[in-house]
Amino acid sequence: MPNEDFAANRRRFLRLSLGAGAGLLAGCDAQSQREGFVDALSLAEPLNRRMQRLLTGDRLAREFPASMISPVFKPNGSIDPRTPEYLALKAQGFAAYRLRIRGLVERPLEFALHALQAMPARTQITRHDCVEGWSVIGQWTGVPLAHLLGLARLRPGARYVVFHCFDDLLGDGSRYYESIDLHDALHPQTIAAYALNGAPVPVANGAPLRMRIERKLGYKQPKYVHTIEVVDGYARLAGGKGGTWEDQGYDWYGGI
Ligand SMILES: Nc1nc2c(c(=O)[nH]1)N[C@H]1C(S)=C(S)[C@@H](COP(=O)(O)O)O[C@H]1N2
Ligand SMILES: [Mo]
Repeated sequence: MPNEDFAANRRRFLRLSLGAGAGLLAGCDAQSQREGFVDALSLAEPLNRRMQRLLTGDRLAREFPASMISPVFKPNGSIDPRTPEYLALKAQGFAAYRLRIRGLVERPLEFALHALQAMPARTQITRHDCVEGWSVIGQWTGVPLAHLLGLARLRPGARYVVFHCFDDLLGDGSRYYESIDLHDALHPQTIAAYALNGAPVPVANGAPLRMRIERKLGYKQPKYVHTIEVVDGYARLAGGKGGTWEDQGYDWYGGI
């Protein structure tokens, strides 16, 4: 299945890039080594998370001048979702789209696109870094997630925010999902973006709404988001690792 090849390729990319950095794993291809690698990665993860937070604190991601915007914001992963629910919305220009906010909130909410567009907005020109080794710079406009969570009001126990998406990247009937902690959710550059370079987000880049979480790697930038769910933990969701790529062995923190 083409999607499995895709996933295998991505695991190889990750192993090579991290392996080269650590000077350890580059070139080892046996399946047993691969499993060992994934285990080592999850053991190292809580430490990574604390280290990265210690090093980066509340820093903003770098923002760039308009002159540096890439001519094409290279699309990756799902670029043309085919799930029935997405096709139905797309056929009508996303007029019936609603962003839902639910989970550990006082007020579950839902918003049409025009309602989101009428809210306080942030525009930022930032660099997107994919683990495959490429970067692009784009200008994003959207509603700060902190604003949306403020409207919904967090309930005690809220610790993570999960993003549920329309697309079935793995081709197995599942849907792409991702999660971040409240610290990243409330970060000023974390926005629910409806515009890229001053135009509606194209389908290839996550129409009608995708997250920008600017201190995270590409796979932690969920596209095609329909629901934002506040939870106290993500272990019960899908593979239990907090995201579609995390369930394939990627690091949950995914910081840059
Ligand atoms: N819903 C969804 N979000 C996703 C993906 C995906 O396949 N589906 N791919 C991720 C990866 S690996 C990258 S690099 C970026 C690509 O975003 P872009 O298509 O706007 O470049 O989206 C991320 N978010
Ligand atoms: Mo990516």
